[in-house]
Amino acid sequence: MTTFVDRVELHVAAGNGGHGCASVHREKFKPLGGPDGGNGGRGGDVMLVVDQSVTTLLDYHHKPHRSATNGKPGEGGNRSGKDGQDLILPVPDGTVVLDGAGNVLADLVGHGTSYVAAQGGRGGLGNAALASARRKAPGFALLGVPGDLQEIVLELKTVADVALVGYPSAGKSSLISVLSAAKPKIADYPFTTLVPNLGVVTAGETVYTIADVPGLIPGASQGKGLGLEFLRHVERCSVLVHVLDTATLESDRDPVSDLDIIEEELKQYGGLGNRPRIVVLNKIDVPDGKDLAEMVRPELEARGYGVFEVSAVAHTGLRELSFALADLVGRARAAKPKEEATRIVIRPKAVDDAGFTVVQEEDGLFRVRGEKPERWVRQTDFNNDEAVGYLADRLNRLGVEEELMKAGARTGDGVAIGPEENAVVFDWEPTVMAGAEMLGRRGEDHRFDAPRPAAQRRRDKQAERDEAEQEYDDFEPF
Ligand SMILES: Nc1nc2c(ncn2[C@@H]2O[C@H](COP(=O)(O)OP(=O)(O)OP(=O)(O)O)[C@@H](O)[C@H]2O)c(=O)[nH]1
Ligand SMILES: [Mg+2]
Repeated sequence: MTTFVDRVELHVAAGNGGHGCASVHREKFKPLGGPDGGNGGRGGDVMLVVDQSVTTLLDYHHKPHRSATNGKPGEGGNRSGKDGQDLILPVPDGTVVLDGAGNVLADLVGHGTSYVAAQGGRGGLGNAALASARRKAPGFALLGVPGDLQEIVLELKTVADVALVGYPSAGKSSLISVLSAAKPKIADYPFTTLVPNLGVVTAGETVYTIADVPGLIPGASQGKGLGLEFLRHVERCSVLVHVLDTATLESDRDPVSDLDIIEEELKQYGGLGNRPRIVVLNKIDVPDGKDLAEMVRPELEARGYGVFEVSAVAHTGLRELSFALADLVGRARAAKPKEEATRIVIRPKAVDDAGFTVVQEEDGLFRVRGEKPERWVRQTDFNNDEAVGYLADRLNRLGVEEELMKAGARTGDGVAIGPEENAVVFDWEPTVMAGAEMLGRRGEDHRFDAPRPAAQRRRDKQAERDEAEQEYDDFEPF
């Protein structure tokens, strides 16, 4: 099949978050001065931004893989890693973003409107940020989270006011060429036009855009001819023009049955029923054409269409047509709600942030799904026991252990956190039941704690609560 550059598949990779740093401050005569590992930088986002100077998706056709840069790791001396750079991908006005399954993710209209196609991973906290009143010297840091990888499809929907539809060779491109300064290809064989042409028309005070659509034939909705794929360009147009050929040499066609067939195909496509339509009877410079036009006009008018007899070749009837279109476009614009403010940033919908689910699968495995637990797993350096313990504490505080117990999990059962293709699986050892809470939390050693006065105990308790809350809020201190 022919490749059309108004539809491209794009693979985007956001930057990974930089790892946090675990480091201990060192100074002459003061060898253990406390944790000073800095946070990792955030990975860069991949953003699509409408840029009116861009008119095609050609660039992405040539280079379909794009990535933003990674965040830098944190360093000792409380130095944070630099954030990765966002990658800005300019796209034409009217670009629609879809996922692989064809669901619309965003509809980008208006200069500056942007969409975060892949979100950079957050940087890992360094051990300085992980330190708290109760965990004074964490010997670990969090890993940076890998950036999103997304496969998206970009489609360009022409943002024209008027769309010309009709059979191949009806003269749609010819009309654009005489109504505007556009110079589309015109020829006497069908399917000359393979992608829509766009022209700008000035009629009095009104300036509007007009686009044609590659010719439609009976069965286009089943993929005959070039199919209906191009009608997506028409979806945004406010006025439809049927261009009917009054001088076709095909004996089984006439303007009225052509109109019926095109209308049937539009109906199959759907969603265009409410657009105002007018009829253009083209090629009246041909004597038989003029006669045929006169003959069908009453029938078309009886159906409620405004009818215009024109000749794209002899330039007849063009002025009336362009002013009539300007009038319809003007009305459509007035009826439209005010243009939404531009520069909207659309972020992919956040997954249910606070929640998680526990499900026992057929093979007995307990699977935990949820944005937080899955991210926490990615942030964990499994070679570091303290880091693993910290993960267990976080999961515990979120209530994962409790839910596992409710779901019937027992010591030694397999638990997977994450999706099937990318989960961390481990044998469950419930820390609650083992009395881990009584023993104290990671990075703490009660043996060093002198008995605390009541006020101190209250302060510590508060600090502990604050810390927990901070983690719940998923704070990002950078
Ligand atoms: N005599 C006459 N011929 C015309 C007129 N308008 C277009 N034509 C001819 O009809 C043929 C097809 O014109 P196009 O403008 O390419 O038709 P189209 O509707 O864009 O066709 P597709 O792109 O194939 O769908 C060309 O040979 C044109 O010269 C007209 O008003 N009078
Ligand atoms: Mg054409």
